[in-house]
Amino acid sequence: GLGAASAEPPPLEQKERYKVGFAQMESNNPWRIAETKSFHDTAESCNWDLVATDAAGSAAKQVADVDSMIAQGIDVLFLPPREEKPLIPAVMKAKAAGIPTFLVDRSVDPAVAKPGDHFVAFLGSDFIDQGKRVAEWVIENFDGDKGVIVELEGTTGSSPANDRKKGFDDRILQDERFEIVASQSGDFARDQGRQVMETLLQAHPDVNIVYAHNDEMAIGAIQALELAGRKPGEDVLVVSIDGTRDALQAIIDGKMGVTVESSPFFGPLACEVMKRYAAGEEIEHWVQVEDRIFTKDNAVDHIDEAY
Ligand code: GZL
Repeated sequence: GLGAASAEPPPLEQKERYKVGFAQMESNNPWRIAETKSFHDTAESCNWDLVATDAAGSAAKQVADVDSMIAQGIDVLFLPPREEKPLIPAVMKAKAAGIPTFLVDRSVDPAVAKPGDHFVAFLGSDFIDQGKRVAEWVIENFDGDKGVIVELEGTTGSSPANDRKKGFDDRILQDERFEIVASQSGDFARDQGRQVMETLLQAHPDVNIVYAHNDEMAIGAIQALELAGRKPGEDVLVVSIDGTRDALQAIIDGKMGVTVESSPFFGPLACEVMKRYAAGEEIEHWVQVEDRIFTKDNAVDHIDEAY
C-alpha cells in the first residue's frame, strides 16, 4: 500500500544539519517568488541543506519533484500543494518513506490526508476567514443600494480558492443588496485576471464590485477596467487578498478598497516548527498565521515591507 498504517507522522531526529525539501509549485508571481526567497533566506540560520524545486504550475510535476527529493533522501519536506487532490500521492509517498511533511500555505483534501497522521501540520492562513473579512469590509464600506459583484477565483481545486470563495460568498449573500453575477478562475495570475475581467465586463457592464482571490488578479482587473473607461475606486470597488506592494500602492492611489494580508514569508515559521518537532514537541495540526487588513488608513505604513 501507499503508506504505513500507523496514525502517527514519521519522527524527525535532531541533527546538526537537515536536508530539507521545498517543492514549490510555480514562480509566476511576486507572492510565489517571495515565499521561495523566504525559504532560501532561512536555510543558513536554520542549518538546512535546502533542496528546492519548481513545478512551473504543474501539479503532476510537483508530485514528480517530491518523488525525486524522496529518492535523494531528504530529512523533512515542506510542500505548498498546488491543488487539494492531485498532491495527495506526494503526501502519502513521503509518509511511506518515513519523511515528516509540513504543508505550507495551501492544504490538501482533508477527507483523504490528515494532519497528525499523513502529514505533521498545515502552516498557513484561515482562507475562509480572509474571504469573510473582505465581505464584511464591503458590507461596511459599499455605499450603493445594489452591489453587482464579479468574482475572480484562484487556481481551480486549490484550498485558498475554495475557501476564499466560501468565506466571501457565504457572508456577502447575507446582505440582500449584493448579487454575484459571475465567478471565474484567473488562476491567481495577473494577466489571466485581466483577460477574465475583460470578458466578464462585456457580459456584465453593470458590475460595480470586483472581488479577486489575490492581488495579482485584482491588479489585472484594474487594468481591464481602466482600458474599458471605468474608474476603479470611483465607479467600481476592487477588493482582494495578499498584501503585495502593487496592491498597497493601488490602495494608496485610491484604485483599490482593501486587501487582507496572506503573508508569503513562511521560512522562519517553517524553521521554528521543524525544530520544535525534532525536539519531540507535539505540533498543533494547524499552525495558523494571523492576517492584518490593509486599507487607505494603513497601506502607506506597510508598503516598505511588502513584496
Ligand atoms: C496563499 C497562497 C496563494 C496566494 C496567491 O497562501 O497559496 O497562492 O494568496 C498565490 O497569491 O498564488
